[in-house]
Amino acid sequence: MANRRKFIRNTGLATLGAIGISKLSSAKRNDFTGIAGAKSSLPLVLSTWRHGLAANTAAWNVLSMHGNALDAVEKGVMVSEADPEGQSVGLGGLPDRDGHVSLDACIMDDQGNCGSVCFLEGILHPISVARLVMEKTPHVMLAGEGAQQFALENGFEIVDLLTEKSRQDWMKWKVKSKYDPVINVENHDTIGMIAVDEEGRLAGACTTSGMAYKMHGRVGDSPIIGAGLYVDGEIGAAVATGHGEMVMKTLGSFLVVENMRRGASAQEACEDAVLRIAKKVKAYDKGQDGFLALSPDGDYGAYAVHKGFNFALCNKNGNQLIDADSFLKDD
Ligand code: SD4
Repeated sequence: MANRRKFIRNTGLATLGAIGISKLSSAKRNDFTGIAGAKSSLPLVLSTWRHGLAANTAAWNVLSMHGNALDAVEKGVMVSEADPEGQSVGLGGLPDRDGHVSLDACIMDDQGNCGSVCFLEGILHPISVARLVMEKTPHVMLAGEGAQQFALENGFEIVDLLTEKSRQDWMKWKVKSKYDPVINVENHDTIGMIAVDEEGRLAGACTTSGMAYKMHGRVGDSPIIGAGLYVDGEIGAAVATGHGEMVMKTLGSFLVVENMRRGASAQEACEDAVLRIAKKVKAYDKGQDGFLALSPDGDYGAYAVHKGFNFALCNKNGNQLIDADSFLKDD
């Protein structure tokens, strides 16, 4: 508790009044009893947005059979990657402005091992390629053609990820060609998943086709360790979704975990990372970002810039969609 008080004193949470932002979260800054923040039994898996429900089910199949968190998060997000209906992850993802679907993904375990791929085309399960980068190479991140070559050498096949629906949507977008990210619509739905298994081991995974109609070659926060995802097995795991540039500018997931290291609860840690965005990123209110956080003993939290961010939580009591609290109330 002393630690938590010290954390609040030493961080942006204490200086909230000084930053001149008028629309503040109504959450009381000294009790943090936000709806999202609470403690759960182990095992537990959290993932971003509604598509997290199906992903959680796959992860839970692993966790409930005494499996480990790393396998759970990989299996979990593979569901979203293979779903042609989801237009923000893997198969069916909306392309860049030139019509190419390019994928970003990363994975991290409780020992600090991590792997990542970015600007990867034509591979159904980038998360599994990221895991192989982690397990089979001396590197953390492979990009573009090199990542694809590595995937092919390891038995992955080239798949056309651009579905007819996404192609049609892109054709329609091309009529105006105005790159204008919209808050909380289908172009902002990365699947980020963090889990803790029954032995208290944390892991996380994050995979996306990135912002719809992005510039060719653009890479977002999702494959960047520390931005889209970070795990410290002794402290906590955090994952981000939303406008990647804002998360990259503040190294959001790392910040969440470092806040927890200094004594913040998972909920406080997420709130402070959103506050950092509000404080440091110009026009932050034009974008949406959300964070999820989890400690090895099941303390979890969620927070977003705008209203509308939700996440799926699965534990022995079931799998449910929960609305996260937000910094801006949007009313
Ligand atoms: C990106 N963060 O590429 C990703 C997009 C996303 O939820 O999260 N959507 O910027």
